Amino acid sequence: MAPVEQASFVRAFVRMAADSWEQGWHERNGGNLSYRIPHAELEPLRGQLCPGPWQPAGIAVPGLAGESFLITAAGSYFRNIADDVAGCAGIIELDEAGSRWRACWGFAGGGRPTSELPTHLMNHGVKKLATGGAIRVIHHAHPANIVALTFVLPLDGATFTRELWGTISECAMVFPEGVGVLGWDVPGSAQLAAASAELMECVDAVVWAHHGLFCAGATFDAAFGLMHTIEKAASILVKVRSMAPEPRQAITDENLRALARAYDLSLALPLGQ
Ligand code: 2HA
Ligand code: ZN
Repeated sequence: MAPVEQASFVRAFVRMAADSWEQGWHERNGGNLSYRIPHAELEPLRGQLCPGPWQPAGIAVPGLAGESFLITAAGSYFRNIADDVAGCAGIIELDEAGSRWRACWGFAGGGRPTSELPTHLMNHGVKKLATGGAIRVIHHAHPANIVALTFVLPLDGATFTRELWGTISECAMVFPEGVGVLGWDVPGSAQLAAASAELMECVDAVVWAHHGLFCAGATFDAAFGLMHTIEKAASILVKVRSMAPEPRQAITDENLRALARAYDLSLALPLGQ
């Protein structure tokens, strides 16, 4: 039986973690990653799973009853995931109420899931419902440019969305539903988890002011690509705003409408006349 580390979803998880580390999004133990594992992908590994005692999740997500996740460990460094996935992450299973978890693999050395477990579970719950189960990856990171923008832009989704769409044509195509934005709150709190999940009903990306970004995707590629695109656009905005408080030109509402017509996008903002 091939070891859990060799399963294709574990290798994809490790690759995404390594790429995210390379991007500079995960200083120290910053950020976390989770994957809702399809039963068919977990089944061949059953013989290697070793369920521990049930632990309270701090929230209840009944829609996730019986689901299993590969998720980063609290305090683990993304920098180390490629060399030690069993120490930096683990597989958990939820009970039939979606309110308790137990470790089934990994968390070597006595670890437990990330402190952001409530937000990961609530986002997975909302996304599973909203997408008929398609969304499986939730990624949280601390990219510098999107965080920098939370110091200078009003903290509302419409403003952030329009600013990001205005940088490069790709943005409106990659996230036509826009992004959500939340003001500062205590990381790991059930309150921040609930507010994020509410926004995730309509968007795949939520900015946390002075903290970071949560992205959701059907695949590791989709989630990584969304984070990458948003942070790239934010880096352009930071450069432009540093060079000139009033840019000479940008992508206009008319440009966005042309893009929407050409690519059949339903852009989430009411664009100007
Ligand atoms: O340390 O990013 O939000 C992990 C985090 C908490
Ligand atoms: Zn964080």
